[in-house]
Order: sequence, then C-alpha cells, then structure tokens
Amino acid sequence: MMESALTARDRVGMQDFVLLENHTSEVAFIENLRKRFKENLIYTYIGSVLVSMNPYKDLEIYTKQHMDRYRGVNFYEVSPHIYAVADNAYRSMRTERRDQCILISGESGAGKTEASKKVLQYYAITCPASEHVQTVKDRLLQSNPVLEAFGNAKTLRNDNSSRFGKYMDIQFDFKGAPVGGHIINYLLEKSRVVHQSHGERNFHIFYQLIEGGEDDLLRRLGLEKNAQQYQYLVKGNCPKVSSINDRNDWKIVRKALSVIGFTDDEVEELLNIIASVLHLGNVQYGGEDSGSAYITTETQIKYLARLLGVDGTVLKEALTHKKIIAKGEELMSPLNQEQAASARDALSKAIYGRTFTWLVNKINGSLAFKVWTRSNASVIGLLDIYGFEVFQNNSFEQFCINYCNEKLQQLFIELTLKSEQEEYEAEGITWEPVQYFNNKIICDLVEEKFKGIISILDEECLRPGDASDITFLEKLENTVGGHAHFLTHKLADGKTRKIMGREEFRLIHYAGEVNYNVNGFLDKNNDLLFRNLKSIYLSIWLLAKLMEILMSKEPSYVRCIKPNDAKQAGRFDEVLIRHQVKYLGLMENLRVRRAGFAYRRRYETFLQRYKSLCPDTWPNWDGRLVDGVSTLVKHLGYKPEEYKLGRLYSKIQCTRTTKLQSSWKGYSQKTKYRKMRQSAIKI
Ligand code: AOV
Ligand code: MG
Repeated sequence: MMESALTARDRVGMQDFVLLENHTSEVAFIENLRKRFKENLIYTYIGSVLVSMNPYKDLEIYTKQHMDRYRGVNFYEVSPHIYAVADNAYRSMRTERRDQCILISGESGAGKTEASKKVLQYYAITCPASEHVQTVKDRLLQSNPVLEAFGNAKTLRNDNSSRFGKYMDIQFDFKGAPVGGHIINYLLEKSRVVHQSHGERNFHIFYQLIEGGEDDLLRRLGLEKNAQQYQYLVKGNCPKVSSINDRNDWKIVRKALSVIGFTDDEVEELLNIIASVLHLGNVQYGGEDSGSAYITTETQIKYLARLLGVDGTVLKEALTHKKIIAKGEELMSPLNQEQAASARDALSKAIYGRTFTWLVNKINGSLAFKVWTRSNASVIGLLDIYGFEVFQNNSFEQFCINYCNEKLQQLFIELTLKSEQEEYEAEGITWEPVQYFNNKIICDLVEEKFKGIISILDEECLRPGDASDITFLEKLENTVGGHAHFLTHKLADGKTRKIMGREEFRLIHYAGEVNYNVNGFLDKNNDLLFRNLKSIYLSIWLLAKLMEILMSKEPSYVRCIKPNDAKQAGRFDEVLIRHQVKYLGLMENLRVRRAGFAYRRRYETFLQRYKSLCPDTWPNWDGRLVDGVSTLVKHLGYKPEEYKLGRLYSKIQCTRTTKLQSSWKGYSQKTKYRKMRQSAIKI
C-alpha cells in the first residue's frame, strides 16, 4: 500500500513546492515541474501563488464538474487549479468584504490570456444568477472574443498575442452575483495596423471579415474575399495560420457583438471603418515633377468617401497635403510621395486606435450596472497585459510592453518578497532575510523624473529644432550611459561594441537583455504625448493609475510559464523554463514562503470570523483583541510555535519549514494537506 502511494507521489511530484524536501534546490524545483508537466498537471502552488505551465493542448480540466469541485472548497483540499485561485479570491471578497485582484504575469505565449478567460468563465458559471445577472454574465464572457478580434494578432511568439493591456473589474452585488464590469485598456500597438514583421499578422478582425464576411456585406464594403489584395495584410507574408480559423471566429465575433448589445447599424458602422482602413492601405501615390504627391488609385477614394461619409475631393486633399499656418493664415501645403504615404498610415493608425477605444467604451456601457454603488458591492479585478517579448528588431512598442512587465514584476516584489519581509520586522517577529533581485533599479532607469529614459524622450519630443531619434540616443548616452542596465555600441574607452547597431540601445531587463532600435521613438511617443498632454510622463499615464488600483486590492498571483518556443504540446525545454523560474523570482518566492507564516489576519477580522469556534469568545469577546485571539487559538489546540501574535496582526503559521520537515516525514501527501488545513484553521 505504502509502496504504491509513494510511487504515485513520485510520479506526479508535489502539488505545492512548499512541500518539496529540498526546497532550496533549483534542480528539484525544475524536476517537480517536469514530473507534473509530463502527467498534464500544469498547475502547482508556491503557497497561495499559482504556477501555471502552458500545455499547448486542450486538457479536460475546465468542465462544469471541475468548477463544481472547486466551489466553496478550501484552497488546499483539492489539487491546484486556476479555479481554486478564482474561488479563493471570490470567497475572500465575500467573507471579508475586501476588493480583490488577480494578477497574471509571464512572458508572451505563457498563457495569461487563457488563464484570465478561465477565471471569468468560472465566475460566470458558478456565481449566483438572476435574470438580469445572466445578461451581465453573457456580456462579460462575450467581451473577450470581441476584444481579442480587434486587439490580438499573430506574432512570432504567440498565435493569439494580446497587443494591448487589459484590466477588467468584475463587480459583484451583496449576494455575490456578478452585476457589472468595467474594462481599462492600455496602449494598443497601433503600428501593427500598417506594418507587420515577417511571419506576423495584422489584428485578427481584418482576416475574419475577409474570410467570414457574407458576400453582400463584402460587396457593400467594397472588399474582395482575398487578404492578399490588401497592402496592410501582406507585409508579414502570413495570411493563414494553422491554429486559427478566421471564418469560424468571424461568426463568434459577430454573435458576441449582438450579445453585448451592438445594433445592426452600429456593427455596420464598425465594419465600415475596418474596411476603410484596408482601402486606405491600398491608396497609392505618384509624384509630380514638382515633387508633390498625387493619388493614383481612384477606386479606393470612391469607396473611402462612401464608407467614411466624406467628400472625395476633401479626402484627396487631406491625403496629399498638410495644413500649415503662415502669417496667421491657414494654408494647404503639398506633401511629397513619402510624406503622403506616412500621413496615410498615420490616419489609418489613428482611425483604428479610436475605433478600439470606442469599442471598449461601448462594451463598458453595456456592462455598466445602473444601480451599482461602491457601498453595496465588491470588485474582483483581472489584469492581463502583454507579456515580456524580445524580437530580432525591437522598437518603441516592445519598450512600452517590456516596461509594463517590469512594473508588474516590481509590484510582485513589493507585495510579496519585500513587504512580507518588512512586515516581520514591523511585527517584531524573528526572521532570517531572503536575498532577491529587486528590479526597482530598472524601473527607475526608465521612469525617473528628469533623468529616466522616458523623461529624456519627452524632453526631446518637446524640444524645438533639430531633435531626432539619434539626438535622443545621444542624450541617453550622456545621461544614463553609465547605468549598469544600459548599453549602446559605444564602449567607455571610445571603441565600439560590435554586437550592437549604431541606432540601438540595450536594456538589461529583469527577464533578459533587449536591444531597442530608436527609429520611430520620437514619432510614436509624440503620438502619446499630444493625445494626453496633461500627464506628460508615459509612466504616469501608463501605469501609475493602474498601480494605484492594484495596490488598493488584495492580490492573488498567477505566474505563467512557457514550456517551449515552438508552441508544441509535451515539449519541456529546460533551459527556457529555468530562465523563467529565475527571472520570475520563484525560488525566492518559495524561500520566503517556506520560512514564513502563510495565514495572517488582523485581530479584529480574525476574531469576528472564528469566535464561534470557542465558547469563551462566543458570542462576544469583551477584553483586549489580542487576548481574545490568544484564547481562541489555544482553545483550538495550537502549539506556541505554530502561531505568532504580532504587534498588528494575528499570524497563524501553517507551513513553517523546520518543524514541518522534521515532524512531517512519513506522512502521505493527503495527510500533510489535512494537517495543513487544520493548522490554517477552518476557513
Ligand atoms: P499570453 O496571453 O500569455 O501571451 P495566451 O494565453 O494567449 O498567452 O496563450 C497562448 C496559447 O497557448 C493559447 O492560444 C493556447 O493555444 C495555448 N494555451 C495557453 N494556456 C492554455 C491552457 N490552459 N490550456 C490549453 N492551451 C493553452 V501575450 O498575450 O503574447 O503576452 O502578449
Ligand atoms: Mg495575452
């Protein structure tokens, strides 16, 4: 009996890294991941943090039966799952009336978006519902295919890569039913509309419309059923992707738009705009002897004028001229061919960007719950941003995306490693510090006022005169050239570093080194600056508000790992995985967790919640809160070493390393969990 139990455990590994015998060994950590991955066990805990491996295949673990298994059950009673994280956040929200957030991180293709969809599905299916709530649930669910159609695209890293950051609030009423939602979107990668790198595609919606659109619809829009006809769709030379069925997705998106509440007219308007972008991409120019550009493609202008509802002549002028003010008078000055093409592309990007914002606003309108107020409701926030990414050629977009990830890692460090350790100090509890890499130094390099990269970029953008991408790079060299996480081709002794281009700078990010080409930095930043002049700094605009939102909530973490770069099932690329385990700080996370007290609550909350378990504290405890807690835990049979009473909190230990290791040897996994559960007090 014992033998077979051991073999089984040996085969599937530990479902919580905290229980690993050799917890400081990275080899043991990776081995545990490998064992579980081989058995399709993609989820493993580090305490309450969920580590998730992308299986790259559909597993039968997301059924209604699975959801039911996780409903209202204690975290450690069932095997690790994204549903357990969802349920735990939900119950904390309900019992403690505290807003929650679930932060999902990991590099591009690691499974963040899939995880966030699973969480949403879990709430939509398991939470109580009324007739109104059912509509909200449907809309919440259907917002995903719509946003993905317009905001996701095939990249080299991920066939369904999010090209915008998304933070979604799900609002619950006092009965725990989802009654509304709100989405905030961050920095859509608009440049993709006009250009895609080799092997990549434009946003899904273009291909869906062309592949799936009904004949009469396409006729109305003046589109042909062939993506190859459109300049904006051929740059990446990748019209079809084997994992994507554009025709089918079109039907899903079309239906989702109706569920969300788009009228037929609104859908038609939306598609008019999408078609206009494709027509704009096909506008071609010729050059007069004088150098001025003229349009050679009259058919496109005809369609554009009709779809956008503007006069053809006005449109033509707008696509070949720019407005200048001379001596107080407005004049139209002709553009040359190159300038006109870039004006055309700028217009396409602006149109698409605005449409995306309109779409998000529209979805928000449809998710808004009329009588919802902060006083009678709680919120669970879901953060799914674009993951850290490195390509052959990295530009401003990658800079923003990777900076976003840097900030999220910083938040993780702040809220887990750093604050956890600082709290022990504040509580006066003896503690051996765990060393970890704090990426604040990189965040500062990017965002520090006056001397960070973004400040220098903003300064160059606003400087009149000869400011260019290259002068920006030179300023960077002069200002942050000596920083340990910054490099250019120039070496300190005046020689050049051969591996780097002259128009590049390299950032040594927490997750790896990335060379950024400065070409286009000023233009792209200008676009942000002028759209939002009130908050000059990208950092403020991009994340300060989000950080504020996240900090005000109780976080749960999902750390996603990508098992290989080939998007293949069953392939465990150890080098790639070890790299992620390292930069995600999972070993440090485990060390802090092993040595610490997993469960902690304020005295007041703790007493309120558990006073019924002890006759002396029930129905009310009149004395000092700390004495009440002490009476309660003693009554429950806690030994002195199993809990600590801090200055502010009552801390109930359930995973103390030394004690667990010595006394738990010989117990089966099941018994360990039972004991852990008991010592964490019945929640
Ligand atoms: P990401 O959100 O982390 O990348 P996705 O969630 O889009 O990554 O996952 C990439 C692909 O991996 C999906 O399209 C699925 O094919 C597969 N996948 C991920 N998780 C699962 C799962 N639990 N079960 C089955 N297949 C899965 V990015 O948005 O690029 O940063 O920017
Ligand atoms: Mg994603």
